[in-house]
Order: sequence, then structure tokens, then C-alpha cells
Amino acid sequence: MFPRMQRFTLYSGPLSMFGAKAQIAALEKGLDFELVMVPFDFDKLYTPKHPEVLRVNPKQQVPVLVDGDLAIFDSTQIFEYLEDLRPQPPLWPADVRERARARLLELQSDEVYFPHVVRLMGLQSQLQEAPARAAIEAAQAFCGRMESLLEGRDWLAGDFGFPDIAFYMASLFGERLGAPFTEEMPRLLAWRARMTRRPAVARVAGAMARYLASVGRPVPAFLRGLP
Ligand SMILES: N[C@@H](CCC(=O)N[C@@H](CS)C(=O)NCC(=O)O)C(=O)O
Repeated sequence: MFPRMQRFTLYSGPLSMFGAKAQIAALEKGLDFELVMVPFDFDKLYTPKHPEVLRVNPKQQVPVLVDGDLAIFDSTQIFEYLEDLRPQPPLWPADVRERARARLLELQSDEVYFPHVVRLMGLQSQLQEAPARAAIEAAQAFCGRMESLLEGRDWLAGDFGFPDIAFYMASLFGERLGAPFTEEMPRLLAWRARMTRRPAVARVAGAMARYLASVGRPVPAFLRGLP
């Protein structure tokens, strides 16, 4: 494989779980790229919007990837581009049916599991009340299904890949916001430790942990001590 002459630019945010997905995948592929962190803070959130985000994404969200005259958005679309751009190491399974299962799992992590976590964002002062309890129960029920999937294997869909990256990031936010893995999830706890040991994951999750600490927010225990 020839080295690429051109570097792409990835726009993410210091606390963007979707941006972190794309960044981890690019690092796992060994790609050289520029990372731009768009403005974000807990008061103003993602305003003002970065001009490149406004130009590229009608949804005005990160992540956005710009590679020469190609500009795309959405973490899952970016996964697909990265897999085509740099097929090795593959992050989707080779088998067609396994690949379909892996894609569905990645989608479920973003669109079935993560919405429960998003609901908790607005309920942080009422975690003991019924709406938060319901979101926590639903998130942990999903985790229970991932726990079953890990029976007899190290990764969620065959070899390490995109579903692992997606669920690691989504569940990191679950942990932060009140829906943690529990002692009844020993395989998930071991999987998360395996994930955190991967250099690409440690780099991105470590930067997120440092950002949280820098703004005085709690850092999940499993991220403490990352370089
Ligand atoms: N489905 C999108 C979701 C992207 C998304 O929700 N991005 C958030 C940050 S994690 C964002 O930019 N939010 C700002 C906004 O919606 O105004 C993806 O996978 O990239």
C-alpha cells in the first residue's frame, strides 16, 4: 500500500461521542489526518458552529470529514469511507451475513441504545425519578443483550471492528450519565478493559477524560490514569 499524499481533516468536538468514533476508526486504520476540535462548552454547547460544519453538514453536526474536494458527514458514513479508503485492517467482517449483522449492531448502538443515554442528559438532577429510571433500565437491558453476545468471544461481531468502537463510545456516555455497566455484566466489563487498552482507543478516550477533568466534570473510573 502506497502512503497517501493527502491528509484529510476530521472535525470533531472535545465531548463528541460520534466524532470520537470516527477518530478512533481513523487511528485504528493507521491514517494520517488533521483533527480539528470545533467550539464546544457546557453553556453554549456547539455554538458558534464551525464554518466547515455549516458548509458541509445541513444537520450542522460533527463529525465532518473533508478530503480534498470530498466532504462527508455522519460517523457511520465516515466509517464506510475509511473502510474503502484503507481496507486493511478491515473493521467490518468479510462474510456478507456477518457484515450485515455487524452493520445492524453499529446502527443499534447509535440509534437504539444511545437515545436512552441522551434522555439521561436532561435528567441528571432527577436520576432517582421514574423517567430517568426507565431510561437507565432500557439502556441496561440493551447492555444485557451485548453481554449475551460476548459469550465465548472477545469482540461484538467477530474480530475487533466498527461495532466495538461505536458501543464503546456510546456506553462511555452511559457510564458518565448514570447507566453504568454492572457486576452482572462481567464479559462487558472485560471487553471494555480490552478496548481501553487499544492505543487508538486510549488516545481518544484519554483526551476526553482530560477534557472532562479540565472543566471539573467527573471522569469515569475506567478512564482514570490514561496517559
Ligand atoms: N448521526 C450523527 C450524529 C451526530 C451528532 O449528534 N453530533 C453531535 C455531537 S456528538 C452534534 O454535532 N451536535 C450539535 C447539534 O446537534 O447542534 C453521526 O453519527 O455523526
